[in-house]
Amino acid sequence: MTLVPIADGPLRLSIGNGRDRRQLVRRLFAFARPDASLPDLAMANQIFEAAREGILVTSLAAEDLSVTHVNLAFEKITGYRREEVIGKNCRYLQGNDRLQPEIATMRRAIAERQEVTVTLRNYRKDGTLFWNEVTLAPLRDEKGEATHYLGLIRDVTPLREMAARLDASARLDRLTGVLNRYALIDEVDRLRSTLSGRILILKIDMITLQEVNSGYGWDAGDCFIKQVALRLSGLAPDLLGQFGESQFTLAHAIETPDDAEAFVAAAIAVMEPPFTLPGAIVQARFALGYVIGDPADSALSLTRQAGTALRESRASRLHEPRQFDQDSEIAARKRIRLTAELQQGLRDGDFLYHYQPKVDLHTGKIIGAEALMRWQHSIFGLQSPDVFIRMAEETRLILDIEARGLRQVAAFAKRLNTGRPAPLIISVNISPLEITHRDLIALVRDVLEESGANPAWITLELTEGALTESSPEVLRILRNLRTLGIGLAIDDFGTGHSSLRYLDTFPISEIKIDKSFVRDLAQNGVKRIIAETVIALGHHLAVVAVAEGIETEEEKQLLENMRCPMGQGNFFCEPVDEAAFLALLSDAD
Ligand code: G
Ligand code: G
Ligand code: MN
Repeated sequence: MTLVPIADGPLRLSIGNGRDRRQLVRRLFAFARPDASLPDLAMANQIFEAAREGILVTSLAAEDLSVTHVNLAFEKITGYRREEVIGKNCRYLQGNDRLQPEIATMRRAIAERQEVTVTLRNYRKDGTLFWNEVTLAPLRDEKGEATHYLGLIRDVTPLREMAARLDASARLDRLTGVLNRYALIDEVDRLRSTLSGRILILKIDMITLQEVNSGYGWDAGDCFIKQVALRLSGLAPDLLGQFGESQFTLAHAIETPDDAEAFVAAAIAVMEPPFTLPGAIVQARFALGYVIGDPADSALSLTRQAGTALRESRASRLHEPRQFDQDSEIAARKRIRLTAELQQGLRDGDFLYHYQPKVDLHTGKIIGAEALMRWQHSIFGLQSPDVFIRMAEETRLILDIEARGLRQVAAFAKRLNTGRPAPLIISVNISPLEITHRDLIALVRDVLEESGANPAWITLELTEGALTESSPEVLRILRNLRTLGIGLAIDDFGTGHSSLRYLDTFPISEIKIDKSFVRDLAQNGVKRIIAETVIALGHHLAVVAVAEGIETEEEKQLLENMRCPMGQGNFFCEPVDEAAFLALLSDAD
């Protein structure tokens, strides 16, 4: 087989793709048989040189396939001139990059005289890498014997790079350039498979982001996110990814738990300095959860474990960092079940109240009652608030539960007081979330209107926790409630950040001295002084002091002597259901 170079200028001819192309070129070479005419050969040669694909022909005669022909496109793609390659094996294109599995595939195909297409990393004469899509096909003589191999080569580097860029951009967060959730999971799986030690997965949730977004705008929020990403990447974690807007996940190979502690401490430290944003300087508050994971666990399960720890950190008051442990996961599962049950309970109307009388300490007369919520669980029976209030608050279900509860209490007050010359005041406990997470004024207005209850019959009990943030907004709500005619009590006084300023600052009508004071009154001088002061100030400011948890005659007597106007406790009566409370009243009448 000979090709006679005749052409002066290359013929502009594109010769299709894939199979068509291969068949065409094979036919071209059929021109070059001994019986081919000279014009045929000339044309074949022009086409050979004009082809966009690099073409090389190697001879199977020698043991080590040597190149017999290359075209112009081959020279252009590889940078080698034909004199430099003819007579040699073309593995110099592979440089030192010999361990590519595709090379073995190619070799096997040649040994079996098969056609094959592979994409290889090849190197130009100047040493630069290009991705070479090679199609190899045997050329056969008239007896059908393979004598040569035809190679078609295409430089697919630009395609590869574009694909890689697309792939990368699908894996990265647009804003921060860190891995997105899916890429991170993949990468964690890759990382852990290389590890002998442990793997630390750390999650950070930027609590402050919401405030920044709503207070300073989205641009400031984006800037904040970017700066956090930057600071975290400064820790040089093995992997950094973003889960949603406000959550970052870091993965880091560690040898000992001490390494983990050090890394966590560094993460906390790096978030400490204030962030300078357009129009604001903010201190980042963040929740942090982590797991010192077993690389045998899947990435998904490791990130979930860190997520469980993060959720606990988020739920804690000061967002303390939390480490995942198995027990807390079990607890988390229980919480999920409890949440579902609470929702069901709400649908089924399983929440009700027990009532504990409040008594005038001087006359011993019942002047009202505290409504204490109970949950009539379908299997476990009557449940106390300790079992469910916390969870109901975490899930915000408390808002629905208490809205319904408030309607119940108002309706009960209406029934109770209609036609009663000295109406009874019913107190009901409300969650601090009622102040911060809903329009409480609107709810109370609705409830009063629907029930027809007199606002003076209802007192809301708030714990000190609800009042620690004495923002103007909180004050406004409390004032409006008082303007509506509703009573306001501070509950559990003395157990939290007790401050006598409450009596002055907040528009309250009642203060409930916690049972721990009542218990200690006889023994503890300081507590006695506080109680006496509260009672005295109460008389002065027209705030009613109520002593809670009175259990003995002695306690009652002490408080009466201190001129405490009202009391409540098992000494008088335990919390009882509605019917029992009504019976109690009719006995007293
Ligand atoms: O009734 P005990 O009865 O065990 O009440 C326990 C605690 O639950 C008390 O501190 C009480 O203030 C609180 N509590 C009772 N009912 C309610 C309620 O309806 N809402 C809220 N938020 N707390 C309640
Ligand atoms: O809302 P508050 O935290 O004040 O709820 C009062 C709690 O005190 C309820 O759980 C109620 O059942 C409980 N309680 C009522 N009377 C007594 C009592 O005499 N002794 C004790 N230890 N607890 C009481
Ligand atoms: Mn109470």
